[in-house]
Amino acid sequence: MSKRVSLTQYLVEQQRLHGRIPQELRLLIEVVARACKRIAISVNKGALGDVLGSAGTDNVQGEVQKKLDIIANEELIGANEWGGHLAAMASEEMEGIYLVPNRYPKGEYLLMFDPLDGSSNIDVNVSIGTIFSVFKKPEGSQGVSEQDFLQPGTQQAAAGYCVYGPQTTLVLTVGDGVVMFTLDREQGSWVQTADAVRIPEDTKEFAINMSNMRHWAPPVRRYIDECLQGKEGPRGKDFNMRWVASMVADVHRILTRGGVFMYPWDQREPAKPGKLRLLYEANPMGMLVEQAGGLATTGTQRILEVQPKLLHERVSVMLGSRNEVQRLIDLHAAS
Ligand code: AHM
Ligand code: MG
Repeated sequence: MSKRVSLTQYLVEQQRLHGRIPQELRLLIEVVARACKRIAISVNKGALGDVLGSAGTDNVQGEVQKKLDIIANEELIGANEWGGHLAAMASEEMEGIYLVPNRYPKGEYLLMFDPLDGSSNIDVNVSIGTIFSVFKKPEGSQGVSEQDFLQPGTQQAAAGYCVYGPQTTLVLTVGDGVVMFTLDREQGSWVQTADAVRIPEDTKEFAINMSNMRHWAPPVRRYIDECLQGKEGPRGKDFNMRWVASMVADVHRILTRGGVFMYPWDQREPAKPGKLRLLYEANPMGMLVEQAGGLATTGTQRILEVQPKLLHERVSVMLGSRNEVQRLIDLHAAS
């Protein structure tokens, strides 16, 4: 890309030229991006900023909170609560919804986020990220309640993530394809570095936590088993495996060079539909992947069409290169 396009310029053009996004949504996304910049600064300080290690508390899902989980959550709330674009927020780190305090003006949007995805990688200096999803409050609803957040992913107005890795990259969709911005630290600005991202339809790379193999459902086992047979097996090609254990990093690789990512339901806790959360992990990633030409499924249903019943609902996730995800869907249908 020869001309440097900033995030602001991209969003203004989406608003002005294409009429795709209203001004309030543009400003909301800019505020989220600003919060991500601040989180990136904390992430980079590491031990020097006393941000590593456990905070000594548990979140609503019973997971130990890391200091950075809490710092990132506070950055996102602090940056967004006063802007006037939001009615409320929800986060992996908060049990209930967060209402915009009465001292600030209220808007029509709802913001959901996983403030620090890949928490187990914080202390070992491996890529982590922030995932976010934006909805509009349902028409005609008075005030705002948890029920307003329980909308299927097809209703998302925007979705994205920021990956804090060797580079800090913001990946975004407002329903008009997927774009990427890299943080220019000297300028302090987001510079567009990819446009109209497309996920290759075929791939030879899969991402799954293989240590759970014995717990998987038969279609997932069969899919991976066939991949592992390589050239000599029914797939007729050798596969490669990657597992970062940060969904943001795994999805980022898939958006960049293709692949398939799976965190399927398994028998460890049969009553749980999966590990990943629908509203602030699976839905935003599902929208990005679909906008880049890929597919996102639970195995039996398009993720974006799942009707949420709970704020912190979990879901089985399989997403990425179209032909591979289709194969997983077919295997589920045949089982
Ligand atoms: P987190 O949001 O608490 O960090 O958990 C989600 C993460 C995903 O980023 C990643 O794909 C998965 O959990 C890794 O799980 P596992 O450690 O079971 O492989
Ligand atoms: Mg997460």
